Amino acid sequence: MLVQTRVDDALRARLATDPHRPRYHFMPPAQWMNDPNGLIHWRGQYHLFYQHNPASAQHADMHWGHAVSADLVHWRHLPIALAPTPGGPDQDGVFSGCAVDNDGVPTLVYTGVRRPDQLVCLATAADPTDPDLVAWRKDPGNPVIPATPPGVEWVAYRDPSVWREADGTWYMVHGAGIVGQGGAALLYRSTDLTAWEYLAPIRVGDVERREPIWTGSMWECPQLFPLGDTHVLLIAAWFSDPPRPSTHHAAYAVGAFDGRRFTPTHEAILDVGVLYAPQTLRDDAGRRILWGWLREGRSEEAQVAAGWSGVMSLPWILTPPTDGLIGVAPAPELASLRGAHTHLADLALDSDTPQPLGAEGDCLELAVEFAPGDAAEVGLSLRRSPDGAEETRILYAFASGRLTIDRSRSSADPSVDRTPHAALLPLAPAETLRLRVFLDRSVIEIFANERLTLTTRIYPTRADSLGIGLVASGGTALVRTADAWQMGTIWPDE
Ligand code: DQQ
Repeated sequence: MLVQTRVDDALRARLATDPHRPRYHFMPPAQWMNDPNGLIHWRGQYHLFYQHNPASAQHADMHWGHAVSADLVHWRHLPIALAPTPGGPDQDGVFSGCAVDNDGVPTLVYTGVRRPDQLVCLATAADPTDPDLVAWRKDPGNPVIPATPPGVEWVAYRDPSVWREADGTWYMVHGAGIVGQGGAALLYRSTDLTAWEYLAPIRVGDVERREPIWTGSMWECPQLFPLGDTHVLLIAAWFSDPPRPSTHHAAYAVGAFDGRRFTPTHEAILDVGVLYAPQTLRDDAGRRILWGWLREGRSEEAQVAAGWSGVMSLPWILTPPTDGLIGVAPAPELASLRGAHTHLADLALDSDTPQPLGAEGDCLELAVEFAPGDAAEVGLSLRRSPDGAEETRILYAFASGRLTIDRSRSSADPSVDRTPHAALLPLAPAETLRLRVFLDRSVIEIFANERLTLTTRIYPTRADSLGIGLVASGGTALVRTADAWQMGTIWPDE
């Protein structure tokens, strides 16, 4: 059965002129997308699978969409890789999972949903010699893990992540939450990917704990991987505790893994904005590359009416932690999208009124370095209308070390999310503030000093909300350098 994303000529025309639809972030042809799945660098191509509802821009009837890239920047859509099988163990949805190389046979390990069960299933590449890996065959033995471990009351149980150790043994960490305790990453072992032995949790969180970070009642999409001489446990912390609404964030711990238990030394939120359910791959060059789902900030009705929902983050390169914080930077390949360039240097700023940067637009990369001065706050103004009625500000307070995105005036549409995001970025004495900002219509991704990220979504209503400027308040600041590049599209046929 060939399933295709629902997109007719009328919707295609609407998407092409939609002012909120990003141009250099990955998205499906139309309709719904959430988590990245099955990331693998296979025979020179990056394969990105993703949670996809091909029929509507709502989280329902989950499939795995599929795309490939040879350069990490430009993407080519491929047919949907996995669809629910009526009457099968994934009849109600093909939820998140991973991809592994089983001695030359690419294999997907995913969550099959047959309500109320969510259990581990396998699919193998029907033709491992096809570089695009278009066709997939589900294992007749699905689900290969037919039940949750006994004797425990689970909040939820889903999302396998598999790797192979040097002795050939397969290991899996699996997402879960234990009632009354917290999120958990469960360890399994197998010699053949089909028969799995449950070992124990590598780590269990504490639903009551709030410091240093809160890790919720269920860990979705856990992944354990080495980074330098340490290990990283990446989780999507999920919390649903009526009457509080469910909340989410992506977090990680760095620490030691002895083959059975993970012992953290540091914990941090990966992104204080809208990124969720991240997954990483190790590419042929040995780089650890991460993508995450950038959630929308508008109503379900607005998403359905738009005919699309969900954006993939840019590829982030992770590097070994310093003082417990993972290094994070955009993939250098993204520089190939850079077009017209403006450059300023040694600019003294002393005004809260944005000083133009010499570039404007809604698809830009910005790189600004601020030297610490006596200004209380410095930052950038984005998507500003000429009268200042619409504007988004990225602000940094040197005294508190707080980096904020102020979305209170991002949009004149009162129905979109305009709450701020903020995170602490303490700077060493004499350390400059270095912001790399990727603006792509409704998407903002900020990389601060190669160790903090902040992603968000904005929905300006005005076609002239294109102004970009620099601000300083409560004193003077020195901008060492400010660069702006217009960014091109990642779609070869646009
Ligand atoms: N999304 C998937 C689940 C996962 C969640 C379903 C995280 O497998 O737990 O679309 O966003």
